[in-house]
Amino acid sequence: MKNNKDKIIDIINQSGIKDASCCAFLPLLPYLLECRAKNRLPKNAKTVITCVFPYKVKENPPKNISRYAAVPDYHKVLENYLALATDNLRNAFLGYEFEWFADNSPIPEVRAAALSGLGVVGDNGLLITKEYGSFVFIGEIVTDLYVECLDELGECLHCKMCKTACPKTENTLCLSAITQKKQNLNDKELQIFLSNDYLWGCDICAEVCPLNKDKKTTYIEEFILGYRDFYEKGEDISGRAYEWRGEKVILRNFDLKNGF
Ligand code: B12
Repeated sequence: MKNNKDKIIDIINQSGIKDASCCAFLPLLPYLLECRAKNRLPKNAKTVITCVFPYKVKENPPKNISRYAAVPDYHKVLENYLALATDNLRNAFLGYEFEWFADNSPIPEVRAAALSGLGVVGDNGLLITKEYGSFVFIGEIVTDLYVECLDELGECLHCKMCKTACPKTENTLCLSAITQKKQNLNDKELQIFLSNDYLWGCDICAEVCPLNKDKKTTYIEEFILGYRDFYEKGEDISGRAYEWRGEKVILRNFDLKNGF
């Protein structure tokens, strides 16, 4: 007879998500992130069902935005899969709560997915999976159903290639964060921004990671069909990752880079 974990993974797979596992909720408790979504957590949360969604579409594209921004906004794409999986789980396990989250989540997602055994935590802070490297988004379903999980941890190679390649001079100066900043950039931020090619997001620490070499591209149709790796001024930004900050921010970035 199948145990709960196998049953859950079957349901997740049938909902279109290929890669999932689970970890206990308790070890995540000290690391929960403060956000509005926190009040949606089931009261007696016991298990986090973690899912990864690969997003690499092309091997080495010429691009002026990062890979995560070249696919349609992942919040909407993940919602389609996670909401369906959650409904299917609720129907299969009557009387238990299931709530899905993605990014806008109290769950420290990298830690949760690593604890679930879906990958290791890189020195760049990202989850690195065996099949797709770090080019995966993470989403999860939290439940009060107890599921036996391994809660195992793995480490990256600690080769430090990510740290060496990254342009940030202090912990706070991540280029990805700079490109997404609404307020004016200060001198240091501006200098980092102008010395690099990205208009939105950043893949520097990920592109150099040896654990990202020769990994699979995505199977997710929405990402493949909506792929656009060049931002052009005046394009329709609806449904893109850079829409959430308002068009002003990506336009500001474009103008700065082009000397306007
Ligand atoms: C805020 C945020 C950002 C901020 C700040 C990033 C940061 N590191 O704090 C900014 C805007 C800069 C950002 C950038 C990016 N982000 Co972001 N971001 C988040 C968000 C919403 C919260 C992260 C957070 O604050 N964590 C709390 C702090 C304390 O975490 P931390 O310092 O990283 O350390 C944690 C882990 O690294 C881990 N950890 C560290 N060391 C170890 C060691 C061991 C042994 C273990 C078990 C765990 C562990 O545990 C720590 C505590 O939980 C998460 C979604 C979420 N809910 O988790 C996405 C998330 C982490 N981001 C994601 C992505 C894709 C990115 C970018 C790659 C996008 C891009 N191309 O520009 C960059 C990568 C930058 C980088 N190298 O981190 C993905 C990562 C997927 C993956 N494969 O790991 C996430 C999970 C969103 C998602 N749902 O897919 N991000």
